[in-house]
Amino acid sequence: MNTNLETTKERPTVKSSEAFPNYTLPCRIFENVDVKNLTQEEFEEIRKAVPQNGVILIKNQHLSLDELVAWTKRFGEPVELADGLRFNNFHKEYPEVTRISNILPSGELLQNYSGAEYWHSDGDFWQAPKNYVFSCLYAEKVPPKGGETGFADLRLAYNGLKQELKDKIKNLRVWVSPKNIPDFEGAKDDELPPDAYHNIAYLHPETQLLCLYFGCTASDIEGLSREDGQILLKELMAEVEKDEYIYAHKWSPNDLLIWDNTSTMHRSLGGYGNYPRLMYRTQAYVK
Ligand SMILES: O=C(O)CCC(=O)C(=O)O
Ligand SMILES: [Fe+2]
Repeated sequence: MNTNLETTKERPTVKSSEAFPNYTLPCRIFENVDVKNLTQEEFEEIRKAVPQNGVILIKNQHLSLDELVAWTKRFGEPVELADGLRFNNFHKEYPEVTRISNILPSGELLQNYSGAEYWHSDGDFWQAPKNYVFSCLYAEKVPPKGGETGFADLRLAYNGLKQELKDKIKNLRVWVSPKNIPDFEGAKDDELPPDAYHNIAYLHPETQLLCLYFGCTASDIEGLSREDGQILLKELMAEVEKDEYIYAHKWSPNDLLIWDNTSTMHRSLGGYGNYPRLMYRTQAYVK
């Protein structure tokens, strides 16, 4: 593992979920803070920690949805997604909030729900710099078993590539078509944003570290056939999915996770069957 990155070393951290003993990336953790009452200095420390660590955990927060939206606005303009891009699962009065849940607002439990069970980066469908998005995920109801969220560090993944693969991707761009994004299957055509293109060897706008950035394996590679693009994306995914690059978060109610979508990929690790799981997600275009 590369040692010259800003990592979580010598900072309060939490280990991956015991259910995933092979995943060994730690996560930076903040305890004894209330995000509703932070000094500007405390906020700046948390704000800086997001791109430095990729993902951070803030324990024991008590937030209404209005407060969650207000918190999100501190990072930048909140993202408002069309209903079809947020699982068709929310009340109209909170355009900034997505329910990450197998429970509909009506209370109906969706059977065998599997939303977000693939590695992806939120906001990959926006052209830079709009794709520099932080996501906040706040847990209300967590299952007794399963339901972890995995995070992979794309800086470690880039640094770990063999030179041959670094050379191969050097001038390649990923081509993200929202119609290919698995979680957008329920979206109407007029809800889908236009396609976006990104350098795969992605220079992070803030840390200036290179990240292995491709959104998800359902994307294409500009200039390659669908088949050749898929082969390369699967090869890159195997590089990202190395145990030591992954943190698996075991949720407790009132956990607030914040992650940087250009230096990490994430996914639901599933395994919660039909236990109810309810979390609220907000996102900001980072300023
Ligand atoms: O359900 C999860 O664990 C992850 C959901 C997700 O991808 C997101 O909130 O952006
Ligand atoms: Fe996501």
